[in-house]
Amino acid sequence: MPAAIPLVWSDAHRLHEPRAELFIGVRTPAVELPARADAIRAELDRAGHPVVPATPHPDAALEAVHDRALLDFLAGAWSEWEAAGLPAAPGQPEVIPYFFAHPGLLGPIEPALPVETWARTGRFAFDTMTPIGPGTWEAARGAVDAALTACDLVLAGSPTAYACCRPPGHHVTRGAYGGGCYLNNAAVAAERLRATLRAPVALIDLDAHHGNGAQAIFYDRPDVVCGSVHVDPGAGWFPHFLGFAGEEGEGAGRGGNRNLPLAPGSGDDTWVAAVRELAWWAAAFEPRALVVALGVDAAAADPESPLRVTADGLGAAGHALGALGLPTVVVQEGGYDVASIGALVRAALDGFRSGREEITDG
Ligand code: SP5
Ligand code: ZN
Repeated sequence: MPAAIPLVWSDAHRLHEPRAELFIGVRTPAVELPARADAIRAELDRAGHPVVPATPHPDAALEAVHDRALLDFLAGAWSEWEAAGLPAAPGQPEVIPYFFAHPGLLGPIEPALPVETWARTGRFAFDTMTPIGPGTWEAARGAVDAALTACDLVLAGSPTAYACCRPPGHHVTRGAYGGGCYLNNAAVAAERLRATLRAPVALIDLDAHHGNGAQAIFYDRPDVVCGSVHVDPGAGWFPHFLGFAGEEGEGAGRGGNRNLPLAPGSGDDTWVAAVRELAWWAAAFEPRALVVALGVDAAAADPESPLRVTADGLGAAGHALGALGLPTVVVQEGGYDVASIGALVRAALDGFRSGREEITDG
């Protein structure tokens, strides 16, 4: 029996406590809350996973996948918002955009970098549902540190490490944030593993929503292959504009991106078959390491997706990925049913370990 998968943890996640998501101009209750990670931690503590504190890592690993301008914006946005008095008047306590550097607005012109925070936000945010508060940057930075610490463990010989990242990251592109995400923890990890091993890496995204961030970051590259299984954006689901089956990569990256959009209501049979398909597809590229973007919002009880996956399904998915036998960093993404999130993550990690056992024993 291989040792329990280490859980990499940062207390800084609690500093990010979004108050509201602005949806079609209406304040709706935030769902990406501290209780999510705390519930996962409690369940994995009970299951005996050893905890490893996240250690600080330099910005270089972030700059490998994100524009410096995005990092500078995120790091300073809250204090500038506060200094501008916006929490008092007009009375918005969190950084929220109002005007966007939309491609249809710009045409061929590069957007300026507006001086006011409330205008500059629209250069970097692609939705209104991802607020920045006083502790958001510290929390997001801590989540990346957790992902990078998990990479350190795997590069030092641990077969697998799980980073309990919060806030999540898989919607963030090179230069823009949204979908409740600020920094792309999984993409940072994949690029770190690729650069250190000097070998191809696979990134497989199980979150119920399309992993558009890594897709965009690695779309024209052959060295990080990206697969995502998610609810069909064409059936009305976030991220709406992306995540279709025809997005297969371009240039040197042609063929290195794979999307498996599923119909709303899809359950274990369909979903697990899709995860297996992604595992086989990725294995053909002969990657030397794997990053799993482990959202558990495909679960039936989750309020943010119409997929109907069970804990057994997550276990079977983990098993299929563990059976690839690759050094693996698992990164937490979505999952919004706090009552079940811990058990779902635990089932995925247990499945992963059992898949791995099969190959280490045989
Ligand atoms: C990391 C992750 O799972 N992000 C997914 C964010 C998806 N949010 C989409 C929200 C779509 C609008 N829902 C309206 C409900 C109003 N509260
Ligand atoms: Zn999601």
